[in-house]
Amino acid sequence: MERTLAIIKPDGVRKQLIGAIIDKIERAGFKVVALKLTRLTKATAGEFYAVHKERGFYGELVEFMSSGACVPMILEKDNAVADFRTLIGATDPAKAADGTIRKLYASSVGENVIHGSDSIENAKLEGAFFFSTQDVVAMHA
Ligand code: IDP
Ligand code: MG
Repeated sequence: MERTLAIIKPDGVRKQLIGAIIDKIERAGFKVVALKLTRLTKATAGEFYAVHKERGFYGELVEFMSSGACVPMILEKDNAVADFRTLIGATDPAKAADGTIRKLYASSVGENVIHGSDSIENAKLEGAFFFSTQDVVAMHA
């Protein structure tokens, strides 16, 4: 069973969309195997998005991701990484397909309510960024 790392970003938490977003995720067949509410510092947000360090939006991204609480989750499903990217939609909500989480709830390319890992390798790294092995509950018969 494959896993991916999702984060309900600070805009999603501020808009009180935690429940609505998790409902979409569960209805799409993903099982939540780890979850918490936390707040990134600028340093930890910068580390999480280090791959984008040279991009023009990096400073804005770090500010935004450390601007409030977020909800990281590890999700489990067959083909979890690719299927979750499909469920969240394009980075820019204006370009996201109908019914996707970003199309439904996001307001801009920066504040786009949800993160999803882009590869199996990154899913493992990003999962370990937020959770220890003890936090991950492999159950769900
Ligand atoms: P992704 O989240 O769809 O994988 P990435 O290109 O990896 O998109 O960018 C990471 C995050 O950086 C985006 O989700 C978004 O929050 C932010 N971001 C990406 N492009 C822009 C931009 O042009 N302006 C502002 N923020 C951006
Ligand atoms: Mg990405």
